[in-house]
Amino acid sequence: MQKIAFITGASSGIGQAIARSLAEHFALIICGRRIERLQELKNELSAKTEVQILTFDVGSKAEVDAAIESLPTEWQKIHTLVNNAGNAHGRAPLHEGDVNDWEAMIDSNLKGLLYVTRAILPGMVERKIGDVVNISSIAGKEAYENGNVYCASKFGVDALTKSMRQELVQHNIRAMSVNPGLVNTEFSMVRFKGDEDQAESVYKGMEPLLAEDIADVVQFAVTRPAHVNLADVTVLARSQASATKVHKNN
Ligand code: 8X3
Repeated sequence: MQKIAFITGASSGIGQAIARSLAEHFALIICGRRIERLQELKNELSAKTEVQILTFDVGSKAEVDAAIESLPTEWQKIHTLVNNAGNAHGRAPLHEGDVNDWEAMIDSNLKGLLYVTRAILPGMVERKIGDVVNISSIAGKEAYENGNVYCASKFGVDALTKSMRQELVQHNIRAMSVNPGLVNTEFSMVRFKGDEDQAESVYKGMEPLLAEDIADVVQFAVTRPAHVNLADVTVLARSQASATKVHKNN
């Protein structure tokens, strides 16, 4: 069998695009909560590669462990882990923040990444081979107004990737982070709880990145020769200079 890539949050957006682009190089384990969407993606990609579906909530350690243990033995030798699952919920000053939103972000962006990585990494360490790609954000590099808990969760991802790189270097495992800026996916619709006007205004007057642009970078990173580690890559749209500086044509 080909090398195996395990992608979380593969049912939409950046994760789905990563699955499509890695199908050329890997057998895939695509993970998410929405089985119908994963099934459609599997149908699409099965002509190119072998695909397994796992449905679980990354925020539940019991579900993560049970799902990974349910894989046939030959599928448990995961070479490339892409920790993509995560989201933003709400955009408000901390003093008006909704605790449920905070918990949702901490559960998926931080705890989810930890649970999945904790389950998969020991096998990589034992085999002394593997790649971990954490999809972070420009929000993991720069905090911005009303970003508070989302930024904190992504700063956490940044710290985890940096620690992992130190811990894994002796085991020949590459830990990388890809940090997107504005990408036109369902991200803003989720952040603004389905408010289309607010979601659209984020990308209005500028050309945001597409999910495929991030998938290209991930594919490039994981197909570098083994001695190369694309450790930390921030990817912005041409008209975005920083988390808060976006040039818009009105
Ligand atoms: C998403 C990018 O700029 O909304 O992680 O924080 S941003």
